Amino acid sequence: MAEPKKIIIDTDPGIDDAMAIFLALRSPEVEVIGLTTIYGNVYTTLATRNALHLLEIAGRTDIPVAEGSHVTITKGTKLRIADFVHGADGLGNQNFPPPKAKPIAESAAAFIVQQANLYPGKVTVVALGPLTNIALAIELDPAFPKKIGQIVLLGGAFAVNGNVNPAAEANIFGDPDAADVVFTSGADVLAVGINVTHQVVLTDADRDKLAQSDGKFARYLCKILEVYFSYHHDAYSTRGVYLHDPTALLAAVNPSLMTYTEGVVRVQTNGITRGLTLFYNKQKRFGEVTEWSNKPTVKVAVTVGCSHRCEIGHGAAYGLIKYYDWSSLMNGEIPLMVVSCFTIHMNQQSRVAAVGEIASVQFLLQKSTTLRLTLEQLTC
Ligand SMILES: [Ca+2]
Repeated sequence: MAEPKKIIIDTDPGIDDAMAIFLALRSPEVEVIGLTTIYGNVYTTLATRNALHLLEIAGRTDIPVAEGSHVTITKGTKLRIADFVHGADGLGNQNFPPPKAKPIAESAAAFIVQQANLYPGKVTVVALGPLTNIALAIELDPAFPKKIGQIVLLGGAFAVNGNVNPAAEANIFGDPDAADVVFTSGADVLAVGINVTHQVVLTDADRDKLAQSDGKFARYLCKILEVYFSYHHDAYSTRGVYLHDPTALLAAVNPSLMTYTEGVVRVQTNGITRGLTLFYNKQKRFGEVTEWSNKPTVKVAVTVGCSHRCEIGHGAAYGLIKYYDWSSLMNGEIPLMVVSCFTIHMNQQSRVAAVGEIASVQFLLQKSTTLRLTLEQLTC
């Protein structure tokens, strides 16, 4: 197997952050070389405490935690904290005891820059919260965008409504100025927006399966998930939860799980559409100079799934992975992907940004009712 990809998870734990962190720790394709923390689901101080706590639960206190910014990059924006989604403690109101370990002395931005310098082109940052720390890393070292291997970020709502308001997705809304810096930095950026993550739903039935497991992670997750389910039921009338952060994490572990398009993304930083991510597909050449002209392109995930049948052997990241051919959808079969301990149903009625050449894939997706990912490893 190839050398594991070095990843730093920038995170605001967060129930789905906890799932993503555990998933990363269970994935031999990646080596988690650090966690960096940011406000979002909770304030930064609590995010740091939760990151340390999750590593303690996982028995991985060898992984350093660097505390991130307590304020947005402009320092002037009131923070939006989503404790109503994840509980006052960010982890389902379980009031876990404080962790024994402490964060390292370096700030998140300094740590990310240091690691990018140590392993040029080899480090992937998986950003699961507002993008302040990443923008600060770019400010700290203008060469950072070329030294970092890739920035895989959970953020944006491409051609769909946001989840904070119709315009904005939560992580981008948390610091739109920072997000615009990251999207236009020239780094290899891969954005996974809620147009994709809303296709990946952990249902009540899936949670029941999780509850039957004696696995350490499964038992822990069942404790903290109640608050998250209750929020989704109230906000979306669903009997299931969106797996935002695990989906973005999987894009870093195995990019072939998704399809992508490429173009320029700018972020609206003020007004009623503050936090809006607007994708320019370059299909039209504008005669006049625009705010999108001469900006570097980024990759944006469009669908989650796989277009061909293949298997990756046991012991790989999330165990046995099976991808079923989309053609099975045409025959009314339900394609199945086995990944790890969660069963993830993808609601194919969800709106997917139908962009360019993959519109045909979109059409096939709509033919199906469910697509299942089972994340086996976390029940081990
Ligand atoms: Ca998060």
